[in-house]
Amino acid sequence: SFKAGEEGTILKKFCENEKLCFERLRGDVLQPFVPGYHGVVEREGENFLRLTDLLGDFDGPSVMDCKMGVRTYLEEELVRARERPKLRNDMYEKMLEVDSEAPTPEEHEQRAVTKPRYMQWRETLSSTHTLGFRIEGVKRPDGTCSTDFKRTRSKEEVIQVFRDFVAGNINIIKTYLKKLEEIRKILGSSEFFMTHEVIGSSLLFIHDHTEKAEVRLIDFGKTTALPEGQTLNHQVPWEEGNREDGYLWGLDNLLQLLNSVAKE
Ligand code: 4IP
Ligand code: ADP
Ligand code: MN
Repeated sequence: SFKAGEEGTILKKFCENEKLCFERLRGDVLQPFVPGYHGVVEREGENFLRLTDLLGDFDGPSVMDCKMGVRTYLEEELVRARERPKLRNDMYEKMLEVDSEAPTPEEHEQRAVTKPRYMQWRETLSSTHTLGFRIEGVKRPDGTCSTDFKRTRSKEEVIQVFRDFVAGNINIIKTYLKKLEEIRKILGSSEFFMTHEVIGSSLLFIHDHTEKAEVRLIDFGKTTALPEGQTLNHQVPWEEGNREDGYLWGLDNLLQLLNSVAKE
C-alpha cells in the first residue's frame, strides 16, 4: 500500500479518515512529531497521501514499529460484528498459522472468525493487553524485515527485542528515552490527542550507526474524533462505550521498560 514519492516523500494508500487527521494535526503541538503531510496525489487512477519520508535523514536506518494502546479495533467494529457478524476466512487462516489450537470447535467448523475475535486474540497473545503496546515489526539496515513478534508478550521478551534492535547500544536507548519523554509531555498538552480516540497508531523508532535516533507518531487510519466537547484520558481501562484507548498507559509502560534497559 506504499509507493516511493518524489524528494524525500512516500505515498500511502489514501484513507479519508487519515487525511482528516493530518488536516487537524496542522497547527497542533503534535505536528513536529508526525510525518509532514503534503496533500492528496493521484497515481494510475488511485489516490495517495503524500507524507515526508521519516527515514530520509538516516544512513542505513534500523526501524521499529510499536502499535500503541490496549485496543486495536474500533468500538463500532464490535457493534457491527454483533449485529451482523461477518465471518472472515482470511483471519481464521492467519490464526491457524500462529496456533492451530486457537480457534474454537465452532470456528474450525466455519473455517472463519469475526474481526473483533481475531483482533482480541492478537491483543492477548501479544503485549497489547498486558502492557498497552506491542511490537509489530522491525526493519534492519541490510533491508531485512521481521514481523515475527505475534507472541512477544512479557516485559522480558519485549526488552530482548529492543536490545537486539539497538545491537546493545545503550546510548541509543537513552536517546529514545529522551524523545519519548518529550512526546509524553507534548501529548499532555495536545488538543488533537485530547479529543481523539487513537486506535492502531504506532510509534516509529528510527536510528542508524551514527547513533542518531528519532521517534515519530504514525498511522492515523483508525484515529477518530470524539463528539464535540468529549475528551479522553488515555490512561484508564477501556470499557465498551468509554472509547478509551490506553495510549498513555502503554507509553508509560514503554518508558518504564526502556528505563530499566538503560540502567543495566
Ligand atoms: C491486520 O491484522 C491488522 O490488525 C490491520 O491493522 C487491520 O487493518 C487488519 O484488518 C488486520 O487483518 P494482522 O496485523 O494480524 O495481519 P493495521 O492496518 O493497523 O496494521 P484495519 O483495517 O483494521 O486498519 P482488515 O479488516 O483490514 O483485514
Ligand atoms: P498501515 O496503515 O498499512 O499499517 P502505516 O502508516 O502503519 O501503514 O505504515 C506501515 C509502515 O510503513 C510503518 O511501520 C513504517 O515502517 C513505514 N512508514 C509509514 N509511514 C512512514 C513515513 N512517513 N516514512 C517512512 N516510513 C513510513
Ligand atoms: Mn500500521
